[in-house]
Amino acid sequence: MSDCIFCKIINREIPSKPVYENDRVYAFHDINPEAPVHVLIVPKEHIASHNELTVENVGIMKDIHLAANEIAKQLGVAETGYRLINNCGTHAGQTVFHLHYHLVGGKPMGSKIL
Ligand code: IU
Repeated sequence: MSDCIFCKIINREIPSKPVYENDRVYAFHDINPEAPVHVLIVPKEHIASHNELTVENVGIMKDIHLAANEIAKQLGVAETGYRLINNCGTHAGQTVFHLHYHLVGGKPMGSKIL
């Protein structure tokens, strides 16, 4: 989508720090990290949010989760643990409307969800 910032990042129109890439998924360091490890995993296909997942496009979730496993190993948090977070919509704090998962780790985060 032409006015989507994550589409521009995927297309290298805006720079980012890459972590992982394949035909369907791109992952890069969050520009404003909230943990020692904070990576965004995004589908190359523009999907605005979790609400827009359908029977036709949900296969991308397999790619996102397998990418997360690879990234966690690569960045050394697979054993210590990490969170995979998707913010869907305004109440959840979604600010960029291109589906993405935050992979955050590198410090203890406790057991509370919120
Ligand atoms: P959210 O789930 O939509 O709230 O998360 C958007 C994230 O995208 C947030 O953590 C930003 O720091 C991050 N981000 C980025 O890494 N690069 C950018 O150019 C922009 C946002 I805009």
